[in-house]
Amino acid sequence: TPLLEPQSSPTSNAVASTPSSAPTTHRRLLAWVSEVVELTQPADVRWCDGSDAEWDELTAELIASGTLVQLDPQAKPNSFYARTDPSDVARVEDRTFICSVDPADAGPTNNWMDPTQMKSVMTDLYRGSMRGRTMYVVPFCMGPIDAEHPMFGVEITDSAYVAVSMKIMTRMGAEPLAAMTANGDADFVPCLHSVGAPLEPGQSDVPWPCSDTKYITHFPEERLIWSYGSGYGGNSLLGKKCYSLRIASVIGRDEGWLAEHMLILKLISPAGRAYHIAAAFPSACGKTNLAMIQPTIPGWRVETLGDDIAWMRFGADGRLYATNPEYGLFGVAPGTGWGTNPNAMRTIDRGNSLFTNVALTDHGDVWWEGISEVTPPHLADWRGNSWVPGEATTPAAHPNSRFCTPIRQCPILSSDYDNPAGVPIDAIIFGGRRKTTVPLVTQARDWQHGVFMGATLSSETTAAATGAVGVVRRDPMAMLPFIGYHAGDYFGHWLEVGKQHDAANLPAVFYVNWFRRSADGGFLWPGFGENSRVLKWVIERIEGKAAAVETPIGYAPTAGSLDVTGLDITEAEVAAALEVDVDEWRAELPLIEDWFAQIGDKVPTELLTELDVLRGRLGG
Ligand code: GTP
Ligand code: SPV
Ligand code: MN
Repeated sequence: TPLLEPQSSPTSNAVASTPSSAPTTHRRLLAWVSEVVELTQPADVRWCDGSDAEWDELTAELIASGTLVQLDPQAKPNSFYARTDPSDVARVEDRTFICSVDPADAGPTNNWMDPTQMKSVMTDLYRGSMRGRTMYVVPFCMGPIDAEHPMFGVEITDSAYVAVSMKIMTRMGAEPLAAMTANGDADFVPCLHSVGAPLEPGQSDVPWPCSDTKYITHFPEERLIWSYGSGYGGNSLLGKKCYSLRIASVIGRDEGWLAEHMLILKLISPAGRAYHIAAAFPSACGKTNLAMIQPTIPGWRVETLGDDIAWMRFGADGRLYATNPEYGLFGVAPGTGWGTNPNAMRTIDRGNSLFTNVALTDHGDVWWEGISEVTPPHLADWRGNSWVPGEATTPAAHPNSRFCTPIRQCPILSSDYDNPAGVPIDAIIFGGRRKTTVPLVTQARDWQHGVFMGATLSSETTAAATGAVGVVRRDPMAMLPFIGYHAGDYFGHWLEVGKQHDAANLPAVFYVNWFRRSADGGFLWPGFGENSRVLKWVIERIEGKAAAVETPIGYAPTAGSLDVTGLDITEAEVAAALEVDVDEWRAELPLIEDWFAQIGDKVPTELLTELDVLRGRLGG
């Protein structure tokens, strides 16, 4: 089926479609590129090969156009800084659409528009939208290229910033392109992106072109992605959230696997036993930090496999195996420092990174809140304004400023990172950011209860998406903005994969909250490296060693079973962090009821049963 309506007609200033100069014979790809050229009318077409020479050329062009600033090579070799348009700083959930044929398939948690209508609206926007710009054709593969079924994509974009970011975030360029062709013109997910800012002859460019009109659109039946108007990561690096979560969750539903918003880590106990944990926390709620944790407790070691996305399939042995489809880290900058996340600092200090919307020092290095104890006497803030500590009234770095850095530079990357078979998951941890109610850690009674925990997960909104910050909402499995189909069907899928496998092989499920506050407003739990104490309890539960008490919401650590040796907090503070407050949970019940009512009659009966059980245990 044609991916674009044939109504577009070539105009004189469009380049001729370029199959002759294209470095591939892949027919569907060539046809699609020709269609997009005809529609968007770029001044030039560049097929990205992912080489270092190409990176050098594109970053030089981006410096010339004012999009990038080269950082001091002594501090950050081969690294660059970008300042976005102040309006284009985060994912736009209200502009994100799941255009399934049947609106019922998008469900109540997604925006929906009829796919034909959406294509017509967006085709009008794309018509001529790349005038005066280069169109980049960016072949990529999510996950290892030597996987049994490599997951190819091709992003067409008119943003060189996107092209260079894709080199960091995905396996990109000549290699995946050759593999696509070698695999008999393999299927790929077409990802069309335009910043929506055509340049007329003589018109000068701006440092961060974008449009006030934004659409982040998914056509799940066609496995197709169209994005328009934004250059920001989650809206424009289409291999990430759009492909690896929204489209992949639909593929996973159809094929019996899970695409999840999860970090993956390997934890090695003092006895030398290795475990793998996958953890789902909403955006800006601690995945990157936990993925790279430096444990504070003696003898425990962590290796990183992924910090944002996990694809999980059951193996022949009935266990759940996880892979990380990504190739880089797109991490929240503020709060990242030597004291909190030293492994992230080591990763970015190796260079080859892009930084967006952080602050700049007078010496050409990056800075953000939490990177160091000392604040430089003068900075340029994320808007480019002069910033002096004590005088400034706003943060120097945008709260959603990001580093984009190759995962291979992570000093604790696991040797299994490239293994297409993935790693067997022993525990799944759900978590959120809640000032109250949700204790430091509890364990689900079984898979069904674990799915209930995930399905009712709640968290305060963060700066990772536009809109209000700090508002408690349900964020099921940390996937609210990323489920590519009906949330009720998604819960059913989680239950179903559990039923299909031996309970003894399923990961144990836990629920954590690093963000509970005391009456004076401070965090009750020190977090970061100290979270290794919670990981230790998780492993000791799996090993049958750690004690627990049964509470209305699951198993909780007994007073002595959480290792707090050497921790500088009082017993009362630990108890407050761990407390299951029945009154707070009774107040949570109507919120969960409302949430399930919102999902409607597709809420699996198993979850309604779990809700009844919870209500009963709370005596409500
Ligand atoms: P996305 O990339 O948006 O998906 O975010 P993420 O889930 O990877 O979150 P990340 O690890 O980047 O952390 C987000 C913010 O929470 C940062 O400012 C961190 O410093 C902070 N943070 C992470 N872990 C902890 C913790 O254990 N305690 C506290 N208090 N803050 C934390
Ligand atoms: C998130 O918001 O969950 C992120 C950053 O990981 S983005 O890629 O922008 O979605
Ligand atoms: Mn994320």
